[in-house]
Amino acid sequence: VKYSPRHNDTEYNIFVIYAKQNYQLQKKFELFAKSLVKYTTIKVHLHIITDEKSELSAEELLREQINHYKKSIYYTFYDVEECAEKISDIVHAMMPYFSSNPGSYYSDALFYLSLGLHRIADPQMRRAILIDCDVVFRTDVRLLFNEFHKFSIDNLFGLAPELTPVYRHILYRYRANYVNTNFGSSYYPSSVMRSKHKHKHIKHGYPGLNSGVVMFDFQRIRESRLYLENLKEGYVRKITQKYSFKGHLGDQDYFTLLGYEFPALIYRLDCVWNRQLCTWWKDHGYSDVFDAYFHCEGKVKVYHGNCNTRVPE
Ligand code: UPG
Repeated sequence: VKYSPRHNDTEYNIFVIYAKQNYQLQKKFELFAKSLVKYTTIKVHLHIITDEKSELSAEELLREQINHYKKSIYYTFYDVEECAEKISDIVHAMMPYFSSNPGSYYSDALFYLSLGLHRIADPQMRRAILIDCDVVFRTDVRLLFNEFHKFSIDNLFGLAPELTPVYRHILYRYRANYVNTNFGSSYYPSSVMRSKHKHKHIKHGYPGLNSGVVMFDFQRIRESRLYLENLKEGYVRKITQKYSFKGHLGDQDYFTLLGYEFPALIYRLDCVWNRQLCTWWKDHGYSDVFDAYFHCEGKVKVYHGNCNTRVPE
């Protein structure tokens, strides 16, 4: 289906990347598609960034759910290599700082598509949400789109917090130099976590951001001099030097730094909309503080089974 812009409020675009499929990725996509189709009460337009081989299985898995739940959904496929081409300058600017093995261009490009998604999307498209395919819905995606109404005038993106100490780890040097910083600290301080009493005046930390669910106001992104300038190589170098930052999580590392530097650009989506499940850091040197990072209050609306973690039944 070709993209046809409709009224602002009925523009329900969801992007998902599904490339280099294998059995495990197929299983993830199946759960993602099933949960999305099952709960949705709106006609979403799914934009699937994929390759020739993966496209076949994506369509089959999706059709199965659409037929089963008797819902109508638009979908469009995009070629991942064509998309990568459109953002190659961004990938080259980012790769040295946010990739663990700079060099494998196409596999890397996949992890930076979000930063140039405004170039990949139809110029008429005003907004969209990008979702990792290891995500499972527990509610109607309409409610997630409602979060756009909470954006302030400056917000370009919406992201939920990272729920592990990965940025505490990466910012080790910066935090040693600036001992009072809350960058890389857990949202809820460990002291509060241990206390049985509710604290009224908590100084929250800023753990970083997770890119499993990213909301985009394309119209504002395309017009934001500040954002577009900061995608350029010189700026990326400057910002990474400031934080002595060497990451490995692609776009989400950059979003995290953008959030530190320009907090107004990012709407802070509640953790219930991206309840990550990866506990890798708990067993790798951070068992004492892990729980403070992992804590997320409220009824989970979206699970994110990152680092191949199973989503609870
Ligand atoms: N993807 C593919 N094919 C691949 C690899 C990735 O289509 O071969 C897509 C897919 O949609 C996937 C997404 O890219 O869900 C992200 O990759 P994934 O392997 O799921 O990353 P994880 O290692 O599970 O997650 C880490 C972080 C997570 C963050 C993600 C992307 O834990 O929070 O969102 O990296 O930076």
